[in-house]
Amino acid sequence: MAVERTLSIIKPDAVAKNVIGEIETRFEKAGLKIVAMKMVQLSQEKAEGFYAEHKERPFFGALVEFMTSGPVVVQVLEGEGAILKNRELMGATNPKEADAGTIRADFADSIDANAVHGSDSATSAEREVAYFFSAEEICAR
Ligand code: IDP
Repeated sequence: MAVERTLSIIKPDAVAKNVIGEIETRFEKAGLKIVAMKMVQLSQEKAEGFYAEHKERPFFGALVEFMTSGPVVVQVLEGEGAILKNRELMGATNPKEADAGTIRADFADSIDANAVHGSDSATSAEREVAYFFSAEEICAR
């Protein structure tokens, strides 16, 4: 399987719960390497741009409000099949439907506040990584 990079976000609910380390441990134990990371407070404009594909959805306003409600950790995960592996570790969008042992099953409260984001395809990963990180900010390791 090819080595990939994917964008991961630890969302404001998980940062507020103080479970950043527990979530990172899941990624590291699964063999994903963190090759870039920063904690940021998203502006409304930055959050709207990130979720532009959902602009017409009824939950868009609430999503942007939530994503700007507190700091987030944005990071690039690297590894074999990293995009799918991250999605498997995250679990389903709605934590009520997420498999036991996934990050969302263990740390998310609702479909709105669902602990983590992960790119869902190679195309999204490329756009999302570049949305937050310049090439110089991504470390070879
Ligand atoms: P994903 O994060 O699992 O890839 P997407 O469908 O891309 O899910 O949706 C992006 C985010 O929008 C979700 O993580 C969730 O926070 C929010 N969201 C998606 N669907 C709903 C919904 O039906 N109600 C409220 N929020 C939603």
